Amino acid sequence: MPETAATTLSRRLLLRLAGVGSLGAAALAATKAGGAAEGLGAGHRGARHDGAADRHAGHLAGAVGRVTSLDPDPSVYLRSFNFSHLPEGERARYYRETPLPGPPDGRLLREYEIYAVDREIEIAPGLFFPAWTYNGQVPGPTLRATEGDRVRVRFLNQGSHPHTIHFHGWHPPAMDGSMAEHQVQPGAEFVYEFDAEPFGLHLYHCHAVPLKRHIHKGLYGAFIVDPPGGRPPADELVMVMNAFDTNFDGDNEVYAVNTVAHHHLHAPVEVKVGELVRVYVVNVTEFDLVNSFHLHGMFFDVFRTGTRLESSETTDTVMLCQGERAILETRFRYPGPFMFHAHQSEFAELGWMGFFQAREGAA
Ligand SMILES: [Cu+2]
Repeated sequence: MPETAATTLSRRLLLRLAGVGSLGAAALAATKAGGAAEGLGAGHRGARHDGAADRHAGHLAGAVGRVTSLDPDPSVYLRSFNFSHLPEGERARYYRETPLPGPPDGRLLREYEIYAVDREIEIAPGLFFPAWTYNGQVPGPTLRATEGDRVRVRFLNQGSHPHTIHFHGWHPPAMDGSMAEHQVQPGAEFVYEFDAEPFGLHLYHCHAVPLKRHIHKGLYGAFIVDPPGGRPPADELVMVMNAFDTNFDGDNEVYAVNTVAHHHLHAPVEVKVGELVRVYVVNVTEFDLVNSFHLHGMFFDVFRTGTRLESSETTDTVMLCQGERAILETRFRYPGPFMFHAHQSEFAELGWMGFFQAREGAA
């Protein structure tokens, strides 16, 4: 059973945590062996290389080594909308858009093919999690429409358990994917259809029971509804705060944005100084009451749920409970690395921490 393998690996991880205090401290060995941390966050550089220095160096340097698969790749997921990461021919298998007759003019029919499938994914170096996925990835693909568009999702359950897709947004009860009669059995399919509204940052997730198990296994994704006319041009990023209970004890062992622990420590998010950066942040973390997003050396404007065009607050830390989401907008003022992480320190040390790398001119 995959659970058995994951449990074994998880225990090993926990033992390592118990031995050295944090994933971060353990990373020093990797830094010395292969330069895995690339200097980012590796504190005490140039300190005496005795035992004491080793024990205290690199507390922020993240997990040991790198994941081997990068499939799916969190850096690709970050800027993928409506399967834009796929070659055109392959993309058409999962996403098609067709103009609808007006009025109002400009509406699109957006058709998706989403399938559920069981798949092991590497969430930290050497740590494989037996996930339930939409289209083989966690989070599922980011779906994006403009307010008023018609959304039609053909959902095929190729997994081993009953699943659904429950969308946040306006829709009739029959499209809710939350009741016992809505469950799509393995091998069966269902078509969800509704108009995309209201504009904002929403999400979708499985609503089969037990709900917490189905969500935490990986069945969730971002659903963006743009306002008519869109938002101002920006470098747009999707960050889904998630976590994994690798030994199935109802508590998380690994935290991340977009699944892979400390991924953006090793592969910083490249941004341009002065350019508007818009981050779509969704919290789906199971088993913990809240999660948060904190950015160093910067402030950002917050658009909670993205349902208004005016920012409600300007801050450097935003807290979200499970299912909550917020659009964050900012401009990097200085070049260089800017750390971002959950302000729950435990989450940061267990994987939910990374860097932006701001550069002058073309990124
Ligand atoms: Cu499910």
